[in-house]
Amino acid sequence: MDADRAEEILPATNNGPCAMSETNATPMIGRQLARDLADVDPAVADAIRLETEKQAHKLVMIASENYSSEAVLQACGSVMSNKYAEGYPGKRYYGGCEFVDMTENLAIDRAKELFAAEHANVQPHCGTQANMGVYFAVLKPGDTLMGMELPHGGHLSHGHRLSFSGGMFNIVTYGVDRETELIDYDAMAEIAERERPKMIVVGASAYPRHIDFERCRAIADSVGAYLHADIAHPAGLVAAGLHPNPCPVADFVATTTHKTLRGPRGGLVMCKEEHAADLDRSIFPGIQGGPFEHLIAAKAVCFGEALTDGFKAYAAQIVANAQKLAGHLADSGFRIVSGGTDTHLLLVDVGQHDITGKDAEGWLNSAGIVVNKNTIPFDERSPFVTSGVRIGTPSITSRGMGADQMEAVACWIVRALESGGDDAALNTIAGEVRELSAEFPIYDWRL
Ligand code: DSN
Repeated sequence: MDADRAEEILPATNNGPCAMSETNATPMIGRQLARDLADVDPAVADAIRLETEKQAHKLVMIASENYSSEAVLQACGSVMSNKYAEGYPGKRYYGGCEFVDMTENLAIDRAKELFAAEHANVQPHCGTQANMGVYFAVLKPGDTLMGMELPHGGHLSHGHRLSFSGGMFNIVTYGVDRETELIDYDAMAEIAERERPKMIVVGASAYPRHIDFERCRAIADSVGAYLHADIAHPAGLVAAGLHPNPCPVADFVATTTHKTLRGPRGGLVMCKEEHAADLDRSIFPGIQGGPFEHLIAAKAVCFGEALTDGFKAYAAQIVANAQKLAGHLADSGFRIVSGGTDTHLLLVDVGQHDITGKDAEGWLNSAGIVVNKNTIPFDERSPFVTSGVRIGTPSITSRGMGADQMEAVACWIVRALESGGDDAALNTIAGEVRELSAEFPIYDWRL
């Protein structure tokens, strides 16, 4: 990546997206706390130091992870954590909420602007609670919920039997076409016609392609179902206009805030105005108590960052990097599920090379590249073994890596997979990964 391009993508710093700029070099609450923590509780401080070093020295390529900015971390580690604020801005069950009202209102307004949403609730603690809040807003136990098969890329909270969603609702599923590995919308329409779900959930945690939300809306309308879109994975791409936005057509849209959106760990639900009162009651007092106002303040910071042109450039680079990586891996003989990617993630079919996803994950980790094993569509291996690995580019793009680095990363992945788990080979790669990582610091911190 040339210097001009880097400045566009990484506006806040000369080192990485999350380093402090000279004009913003005030002492940081989070860093001060981290220093104090080492005196107060060395055992916990040590674990945090080790995690910090790991994040810095390895290539984090878990598709659902990212490095939030120092500003986001600062809000996460702020005194907003001390405040109880059950209720909503202006209607709280506690006194002294005037300042958390300010940050919660900022988060709500910015979320609505970012996604062109009619209503936003920024209180869900995580993506699963965001989905739970949606279900409980309009469904009753035993109602039929239609979600994507987990091995085809869906998510546990979309109706898996081990999740509350699978236990509480009558679940029917749709999936991808065996040949194309793309969502089979015709089959989805047939299943909906037969099963008459009350809600259709679209969205996935391991689907590398755009989703046609308008088609899903038409299918939902044909059977009188609510349409709920879970955009936890591509939310940052949606915000940047690089992935279709379901907000204009879906009844509800849920997301997490820490994946491609690069914010704090947390959830967010948006909906049409007609569902606003039901949704808000469902989140609080329905399924949650006091909101995490420190994380809501951090969500406000994240949404503010995502509204910038720099974030749009960052999101475009995420996708360009994922496509570059997929191309290099395919050129090296590895099959990419669905033939490529439109997003931040790719699924590699390592099973074709008689490697399990479990082994691939372990070997890559030893080589300094952190990914997760993942089932691929119609996988014959169990979810604990799998035939695939899921690889994501949000984190390494946050470090400022671009097309030039993707060739090297692909080479290391191929070498690690072809090593058969040979310790010496993996150690050699880990050393090379560490050298590249040092050139792309995450934060401007001395380790
Ligand atoms: N854990 C998230 C992921 O990795 O996709 C989904 O909840």
